Amino acid sequence: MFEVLGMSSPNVLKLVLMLEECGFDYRLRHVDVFAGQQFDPAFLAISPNNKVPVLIDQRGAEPFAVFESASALLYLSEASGLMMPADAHLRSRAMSWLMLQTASVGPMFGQYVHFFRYAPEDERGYGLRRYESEAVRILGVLERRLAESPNLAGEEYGLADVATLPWIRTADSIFPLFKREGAWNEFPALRRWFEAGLARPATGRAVAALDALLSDDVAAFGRADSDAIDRFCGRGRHDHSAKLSAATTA
Ligand SMILES: N[C@@H](CCC(=O)N[C@@H](CS)C(=O)NCC(=O)O)C(=O)O
Repeated sequence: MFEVLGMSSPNVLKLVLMLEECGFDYRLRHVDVFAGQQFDPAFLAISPNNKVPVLIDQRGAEPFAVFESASALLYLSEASGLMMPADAHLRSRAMSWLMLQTASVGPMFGQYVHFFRYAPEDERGYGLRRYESEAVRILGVLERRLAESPNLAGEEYGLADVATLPWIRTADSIFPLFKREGAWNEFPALRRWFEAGLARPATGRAVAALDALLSDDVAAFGRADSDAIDRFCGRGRHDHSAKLSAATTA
């Protein structure tokens, strides 16, 4: 049995997709990031970067926790022997696309979400344009790859696809850039891959399971006051750089 600590976000969906693809038993436990539960000492002990998801392997005598979603995907791949090619070159190719997801897709798309959803209206402009530009550039990288290959690492659907699909799902459902008429027409190969990924039975089960956390997130967001949102965004009295300058001028 595995446990996933998380919320209804794309990084959490990665793990649920992988658990479903591998056929592992698992349960989901909600973490209220708007109430700051990711900063609790007990949570930081298993996730030092105060982020969800965390994967907990309950199969041994002692539970074993894995933080960082790509690391958890690799853990599950090793535990199952699935979703990564054995051939060294194919495996390296899969790693490259997995790393591209963790280094570029997630962080750039995530910052884009931050600016259109949380940035104050009068401070939004430059950041929004910067991350929208990056998001479109990265979508183009994925488009070019998927125009020449059925899946990111090659013929087989695998870890890099599982890592990337949740962010394309988020892009499709909430990115302002995809609200523009005909935006998807720019990415036909990406769209073909995305629709094929969504049609997988494991994806259907994973999305249904993750939806169980959506109502918890909506309720958590509804309870959050402006100070709680500031803590979530690391601004206002929760601005980490302000703490640094207070320490250095003392
Ligand atoms: N690189 C991390 C990113 C995880 C991440 O950004 N998690 C978000 C939710 S999707 C989170 O925990 N946010 C709470 C916070 O930043 O305090 C991973 O892939 O696991």
